[in-house]
Parts: sequence; structure tokens; C-alpha cells
Amino acid sequence: MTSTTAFTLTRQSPHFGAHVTGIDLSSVDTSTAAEIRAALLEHKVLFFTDQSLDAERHIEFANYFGETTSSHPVMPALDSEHPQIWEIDSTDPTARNDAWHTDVTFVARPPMGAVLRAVQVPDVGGDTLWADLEQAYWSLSKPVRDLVDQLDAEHDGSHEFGDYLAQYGGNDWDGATVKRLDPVVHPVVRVHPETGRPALFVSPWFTKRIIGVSEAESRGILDLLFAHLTKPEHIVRHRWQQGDVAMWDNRNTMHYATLNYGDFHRVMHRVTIAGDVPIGIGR
Ligand SMILES: O=C(O)CCC(=O)C(=O)O
Ligand SMILES: [Fe+2]
Repeated sequence: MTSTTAFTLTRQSPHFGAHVTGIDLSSVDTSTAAEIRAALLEHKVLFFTDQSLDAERHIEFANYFGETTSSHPVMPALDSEHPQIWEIDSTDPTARNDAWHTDVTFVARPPMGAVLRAVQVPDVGGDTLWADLEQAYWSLSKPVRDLVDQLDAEHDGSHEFGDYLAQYGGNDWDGATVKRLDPVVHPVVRVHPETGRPALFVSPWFTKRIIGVSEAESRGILDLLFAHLTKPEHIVRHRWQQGDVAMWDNRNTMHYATLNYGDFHRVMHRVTIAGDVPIGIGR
């Protein structure tokens, strides 16, 4: 356990996942936000328990860390007063995130991070898991790291969100209204823009193929990486309590919302923070 002036931090592993206590997220100031940002850079996903944010305070908190985006490039917002909130409600069968993914990597500038609040927690089930893509990079053997350092991959959200785009029309994203979901290319290994540390930047939901290699080679490389990313050593798991807030760095993590709560009601609110164009190693 280490202490800072503003809160107490308890690690879940040396460099991934930490519980933050002794802080009220509804009354954060600039200097506390700077300490939270430093903790996020170090631990990649932070869990804040005993919180009671409302929609306004949730957005206000996220705004300390950068420009907040619309709810999602495609999925509608909670309501017109809260265009930044994406509500994920289990009574809506489209609101599922039971696949490993880094958020919104199918656009040129994926989010830097997100703040997720548990609004309605199921009696049982519905945990969320995160994977450390920086640790997953370093736990590859050197020859495989050398290979993936050079690669780029295509990310495509059209299979998942194309129908919703047709149904709802797109939201504003990165200064323009989303009208199409064309695939984008990102480096397979991304250098973190703040820490300079490399991390894998592929995930099963949206990364579709490796560029410049055969289809069989692409499949083989992605299968190898996808199996590697989810080794238990790379994972933290959160059992939600009502009001809990999780904040993650979306530049070196991916996550998975388990769909194992039967008919219990589960509602989450996400506010997303805008990010940069991913840059590869030595580019
Ligand atoms: O429902 C959850 O726990 C996570 C949903 C998700 O993937 C997200 O908020 O980006
Ligand atoms: Fe997500």
C-alpha cells in the first residue's frame, strides 16, 4: 500500500490495477485530478468504491482528464442533456460487451480512456475484466516482439456497429458526424504518448487482419496474440458494487464485460475521453 496526499492506493499487481480509497469523486480539484492521472499512467485501471456520482458529476470528473467525446461514434446517448453518456442497460439486447476489446479502435483517434460507473448492479455476476497490453507485450519472447514491432493491423467496427449506424445515424466524433465506418490501420505495437512505453494494440473484437502478410499468416499471428493477451497473469477482474467507478487507460488495456447475470438488471454509464492517433515503435 502506498499513500499520496489525496488518496490511498492499493495495488492488485505490481503495475496493473489499483483500488483507490479515501476520495470523493464528486469533489475533485485540479491537483487531485493530476494525482489520479499519474496513478492511471502507473496502474492503467483504477477502481473507486463508495462513490455516489450522478450523471453531471460523472461528466465533470471525466472532463479533468481531457476532452470528453460523444457517447460513442454510433450508439445513442443517455438523453439530450447528457450527450457524453453511453448507457449500457442489460434490458437492451444490443448493449453487450462480452468480447475482448479496446474501446473504439475502429476510428483514426481511439479514446485515451473512459470512466465507467455502476448504476445498477446485478445480485450476482456481471464482473468486468481488464487485460494489461503493456505486460502482454513484454511477456512475449524477444523474436516475436521484434516481429510485431514492425506490423500494422486493420480495425473494423462495421460488422458490430454498421446496422446501428444505419438505424440511428452517427454521432459527432473527432469534429465530424460519423457517416461511415471504414476500416482504419493502427500499429500492432503502440508507443504510449505520455509514458513512451510500448504495448500491444490489437484486440479480438475489432482487429481484423495484419497488413502486408498472407491471410493465413495474419490469422496465425492474430490467433497467437489473442490467446497470449488473456493469460491470467495479464488480467484483473472487478466485482461491482453499486456506485463503483472504474477508470482505464484505453491505450494499453482491453476489457470484457461478463454476460453471466441471468435476468438480473445491470446498468452502466460510460463517459469517454478523446485520444490521439496511435504511433508505432520507431515511426
Ligand atoms: O459493462 C461493462 O462492464 C463494460 C462495458 C464496456 O465495454 C465499456 O464500457 O466500454
Ligand atoms: Fe468497452
